[in-house]
Amino acid sequence: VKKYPVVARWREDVYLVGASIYDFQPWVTEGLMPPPANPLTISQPCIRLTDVDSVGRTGRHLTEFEMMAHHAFGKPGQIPYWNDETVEYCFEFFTKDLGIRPEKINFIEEMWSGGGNAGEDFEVVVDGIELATLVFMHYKVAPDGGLIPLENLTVDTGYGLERISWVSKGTPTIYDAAMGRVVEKLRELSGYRVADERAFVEASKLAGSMDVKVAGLRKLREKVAEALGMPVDELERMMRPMESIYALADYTRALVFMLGDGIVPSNTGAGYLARLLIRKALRHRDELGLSLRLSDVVAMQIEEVSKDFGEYLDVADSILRMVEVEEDRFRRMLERGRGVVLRLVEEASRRGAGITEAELIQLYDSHGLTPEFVASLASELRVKVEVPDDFFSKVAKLHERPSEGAAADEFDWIRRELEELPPTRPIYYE
Ligand code: A5A
Repeated sequence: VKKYPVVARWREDVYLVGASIYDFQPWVTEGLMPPPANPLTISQPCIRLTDVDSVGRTGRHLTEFEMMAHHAFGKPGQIPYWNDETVEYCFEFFTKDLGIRPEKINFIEEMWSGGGNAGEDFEVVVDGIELATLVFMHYKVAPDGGLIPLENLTVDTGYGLERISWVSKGTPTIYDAAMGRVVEKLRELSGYRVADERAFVEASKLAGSMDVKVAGLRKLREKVAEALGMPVDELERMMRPMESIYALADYTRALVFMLGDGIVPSNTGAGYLARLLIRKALRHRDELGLSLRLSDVVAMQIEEVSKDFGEYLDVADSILRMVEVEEDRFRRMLERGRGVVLRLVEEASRRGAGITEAELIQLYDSHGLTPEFVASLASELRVKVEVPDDFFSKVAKLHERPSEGAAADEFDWIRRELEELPPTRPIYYE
């Protein structure tokens, strides 16, 4: 079946499609609606902002990626096919179709949970990289996190297209494999040269097998530096510009899908997430000292993405216009934000303390000021600001789903007006 938009308009619990199975939850997986085909295959663009701080640093995480999948939906008392067949299809695909040697493939038992369902799974790992996940879904996840058995069994597979392409091409990172042309162009424009290509490739490979969210960026760097016998600072100088290039390419690609599927940057909901990506992208552009507009990079990505998805060419103008407006707005806001930050920093310095994580989140949420911006102003006044490595993953997590608090505030004025009115009298009985 055809791909669905990355904006999950048919769901109330999340804004963005984070896995191909999201297309069919909860209506099809709970048996309320028939599937469009059964079994079916799909290649679904997915957005995972919870991986956003790993992007560019681990070499294997994209914000937007293509999840290829086959799904089969059972009815109570009837299973379509289950783990034996699913593993067989997978093994055949990787060994026969792609020619991967059988002894390189490991099936690791795990548990997957997402979009309100869960089940045992096999992670399919080749050369240390997880290429696919085969989930046997038969639970509903309760609000308290408990698992409720479902009568409808669902086969939920996910094959990472870009990961497979990366492993078969053998490029240093997934970005070189999936968006090599844009990465190359940005590398040229920024004038960045890797001093030691061999060390760079080694470092990329090592980082590719680690996790920023688990280890933290500092730990990841230390481990890679130790393995290469290189001082951490030198590694940092070598990797940082390239990481910014990867992140800039990745975020702008995700923006093509998000804005192209109808998200308008704003302060709430999915619009907030788009704005977050735009601002992070702008910071990477500035770090690279690139003198082009963000919309120029987005335009490069539209050209690439539209080779597979021509529909984004039709909305290219509005995508680019939104990015331009956002860039201008952000610049004006930073000018105003200077004063706010300076006052806070002075206060912190009088207290003899730093700026807290809660204050950083507050500055970002209500003034749109990124922690890097705050840190650079603070360092002028010799106040130290610790920016958590996973700052934006935390912020994205806070905004992943509609919060009850937000809805309550939005309708507060109605509640106040109603308070002044007499109670409703159901006159239809009379
Ligand atoms: N619903 C299940 C199948 C699921 O979503 N599983 S998963 O989370 O493991 O993702 C399936 C596959 O998508 C992974 O095995 C991996 O190959 C790919 N993938 C996941 N997150 C990714 C990311 N941030 N960047 C690139 N590929 C990713």
